[in-house]
Amino acid sequence: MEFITYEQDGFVGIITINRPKALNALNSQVLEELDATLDAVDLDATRALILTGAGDKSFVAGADIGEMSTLTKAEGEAFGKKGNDVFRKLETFPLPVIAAVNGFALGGGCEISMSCDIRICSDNAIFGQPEVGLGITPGFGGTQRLARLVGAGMAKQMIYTARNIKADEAYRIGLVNAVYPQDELMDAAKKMAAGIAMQAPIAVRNCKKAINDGLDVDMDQAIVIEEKLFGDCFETEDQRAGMGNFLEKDKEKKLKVVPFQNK
Ligand code: DAK
Repeated sequence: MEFITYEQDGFVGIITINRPKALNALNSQVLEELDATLDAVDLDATRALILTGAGDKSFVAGADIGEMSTLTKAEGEAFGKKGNDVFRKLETFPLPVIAAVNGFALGGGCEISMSCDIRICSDNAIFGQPEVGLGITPGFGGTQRLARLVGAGMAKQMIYTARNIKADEAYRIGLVNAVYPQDELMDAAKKMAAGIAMQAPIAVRNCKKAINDGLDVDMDQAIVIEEKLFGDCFETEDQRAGMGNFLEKDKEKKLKVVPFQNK
């Protein structure tokens, strides 16, 4: 692959968008390679993913404006679908995905971070949806996910004014969970991913699905989704060992040594 690197660090997979000369902007090839990378993740050997950008300046500076500028309507639609499909694949990926936002997260860059489960960022990170200044709407889910994450009023302000915000403001409005000095960001992301990886993997996956699917429906339906996914955890090795270890007061062993089981 030319623009995506994948590194397996124990149970954690690290995906890096590696196109620093264009501030990791998303062209068709980046999107295709990201899609193929997600398809290739070994779900039996991986319990959490980290998504980041190469270099210390940019996470992703948006969709590739050069490529987009010459698109026909049909090509624009195809490009939009490619982006939306891969963003949705990230959002619904069976494993938790942490976005380690190490600089600019503009347009499609902000949107791809919002397709991840959790966002943390470096102190030089800049978030924004500048699309209206380019004559388009945020098209990779920005109008939908930003409003769900930070509330409609704040999302509308950011989108209508196309104003970028710095890391501290992103933290204040709840767009990111934490801000770190640039050189500490990846260690913090790995530590968080490792903390997830030591929990019961089926339970973690089911929590992701319960939260995501539940947010799309009303509370009555959401509770039914939760019940089903709660029930799914029973009779798994993880549940038996986790509860068994607790009852035996063997907390040292608790879940940390339970082998992965995916059914
Ligand atoms: N696309 C292509 N190249 C980009 C880029 C981008 N988004 N952002 C930066 N680059 C390139 C620059 O052209 C430059 O390349 P060279 O000239 O060196 O060849 C290199 O990266 C370094 O950028 P700068 O020289 O501009 O660096 P600065 O530090 O001066 O400025 C900046 C950094 C991030 C403030 C600036 O580069 C900038 O404003 N970039 C554009 C940010 C932006 O507007 N992003 C939003 C793009 S629109 C769709 C769905 C979604 C979308 C579209 C369609 N459909 C459903 C169809 C999404 C749209 C967007 O994301």
